[in-house]
Amino acid sequence: MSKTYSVAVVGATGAVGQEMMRTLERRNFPVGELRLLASERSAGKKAMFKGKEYTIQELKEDSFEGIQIALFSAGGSISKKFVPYAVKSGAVAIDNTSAFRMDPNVPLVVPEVNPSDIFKNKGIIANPNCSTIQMVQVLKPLHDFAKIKRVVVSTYQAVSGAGMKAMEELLKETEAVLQKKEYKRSIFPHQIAFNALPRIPQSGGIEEGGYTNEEVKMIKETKKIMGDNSIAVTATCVRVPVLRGHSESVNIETEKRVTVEKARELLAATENVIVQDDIEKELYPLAITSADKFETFVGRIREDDTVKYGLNLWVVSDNLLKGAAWNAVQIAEKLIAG
Ligand code: 25A
Ligand code: L14
Repeated sequence: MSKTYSVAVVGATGAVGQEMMRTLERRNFPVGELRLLASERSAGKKAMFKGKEYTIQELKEDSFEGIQIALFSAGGSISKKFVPYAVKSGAVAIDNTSAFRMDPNVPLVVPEVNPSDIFKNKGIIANPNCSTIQMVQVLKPLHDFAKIKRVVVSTYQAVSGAGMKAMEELLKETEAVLQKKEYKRSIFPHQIAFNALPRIPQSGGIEEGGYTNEEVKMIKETKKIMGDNSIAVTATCVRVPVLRGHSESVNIETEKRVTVEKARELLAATENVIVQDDIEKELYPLAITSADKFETFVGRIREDDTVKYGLNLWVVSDNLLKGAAWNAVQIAEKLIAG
């Protein structure tokens, strides 16, 4: 019999947790026991995995006995409290929240960029922020070729990043606007339907200089994953009325010239990156076509002649998959492959 692993999913009823289960299934990950954990509210609910029904259990301090791999996506405060219990039980925790990302003792991993960092873990491996993951996947081959000096990124982020209830809010509010009815918001501070909101997350978290913490995450996490503090990064993160798939306008300045042809060649040769770049044929990455895909898509590649050497790119990926669940499962796959 081949080896299997006991796996826990924390936040199993959430938008990311459900994708974690689907991804384990799609990848045929060798799951032995599966333990689905969520808040008290969800305890007793049922969920399907590989044709079998599982009951959601309430997350508790002793939930991790016998667990080898614990996938966390129930928010930063839950991870801060419960990841240590998972580690104490002998599990490796792969944490999708911001709780441990900048901890110098915790590797922050995108398997296409810094896979060897996985094996430096002391029980915790952090999964980066969704917007950062898809960007560094594209930056890495360009940095290796031409050394990136500066990055200016603007994001166009889907509402699913804010969870299931945010998706529901976009749909219900859109319907209400079309029917000229009142809608009482509970997630976003302003109407998201037919609008763009330059503030992620939607509450709390404003840092020095007026940057949101999503913007600061992109700046700090990029340097840590790329292992290069010299890359200057600035970001503006925007929520758009898209259900799934983050889009990004990425402008980079490099030390060496990268022609459009060379950029396409480097990116086409990069694992899990797909170049869609033929504007005459209306071919460029789109949120709706990236949804449900594991890859990251790049197009609209142009040289920027306002600096000595620069490029503009449009980068799209499914925020719930490469941005969260798939990157976490990919780390688990590398971990068990050794
Ligand atoms: O920035 P942070 O701090 O790192 O935050 C990360 C959070 O961002 C989301 C994700 O939320 C994560 O929790 N996220 C989205 N994309 C991400 C990405 N790429 C991402 N995070 C990282 N990277 P989410 O909505 O996907 O998932 C939330 C899950 O967390 C569970 N949870 C919440 N509190 C918990 C808990 N689990 C254990 N203990 C706790 N105390 C949550 O489970 C969900 O699975 P749940 O049991 O609350 O299930 C949701 C069900 O309950 C309903 N419901 C929700 N809130 C209420 C409620 N019902 C009544 N009252 C409420 N207040 C829901 O409708 C659903 O049925
Ligand atoms: O840091 O709301 O992983 O789109 C991912 C989802 C931050 C917020 C993270 C969103 C979160 C983001």
